[in-house]
Amino acid sequence: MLTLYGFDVSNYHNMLKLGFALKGVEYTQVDTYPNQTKEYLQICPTGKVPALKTDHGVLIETNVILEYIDAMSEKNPLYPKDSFESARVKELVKMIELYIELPARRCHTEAFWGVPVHENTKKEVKRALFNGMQSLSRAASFKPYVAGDTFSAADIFFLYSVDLASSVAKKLFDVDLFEHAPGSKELMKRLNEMPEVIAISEARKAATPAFHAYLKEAFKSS
Ligand SMILES: N[C@@H](CCC(=O)N[C@@H](CS)C(=O)NCC(=O)O)C(=O)O
Repeated sequence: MLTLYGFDVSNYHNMLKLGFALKGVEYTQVDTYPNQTKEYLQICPTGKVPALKTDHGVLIETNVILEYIDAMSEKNPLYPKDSFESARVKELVKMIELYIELPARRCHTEAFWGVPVHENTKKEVKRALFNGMQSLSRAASFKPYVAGDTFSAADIFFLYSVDLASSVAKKLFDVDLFEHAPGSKELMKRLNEMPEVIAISEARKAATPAFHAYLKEAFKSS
């Protein structure tokens, strides 16, 4: 039995929802915002989401959980069988997380919630995103998928990281991140047309007002 802790607006949570949907693996979702309560920290040591409770214990970190659920079924492999090709996918996943998702995240409050970010941070993030997207462009294929002709976990990370990062870049810096990686815009469109991705996006839209209200309260009290 698998229990997924997270909420439908979280991009990392949605990476796992897509992984589960593609693999055809059943799970139960417990709606959870990131929090530092004693109860949740006993489940998830960081208090972040997502976390996956399994019969053997809890797993955290989205890339790790994706690898775990990929091994649960033969359907729609997220990593190639060949060990080198699989390592290449993991390399791309890590590049997207470290050099695109994480820098962009530093500006989420201003881009999405109207809470300003320091100008120095914005300068750093702008440069980091430019470098990150250029690096990804050199390492990735985008013909048509991130790692080549086959869909992989790198596409899941790309979809739910570069969408937010490109919004940050557009809103705060008036920069089109996709211009730095030929083929990336077409891939984003293709991925967003997948029925599983459309369903996840509908759930995200439905969950957004409650998350906005929750954040408003959180920002008020901080
Ligand atoms: N490296 C983690 C990142 C997860 C993460 O940052 N999740 C966000 C929600 S999208 C969160 O919990 N943020 C709250 C926090 O950082 O305390 C993963 O791969 O799962």
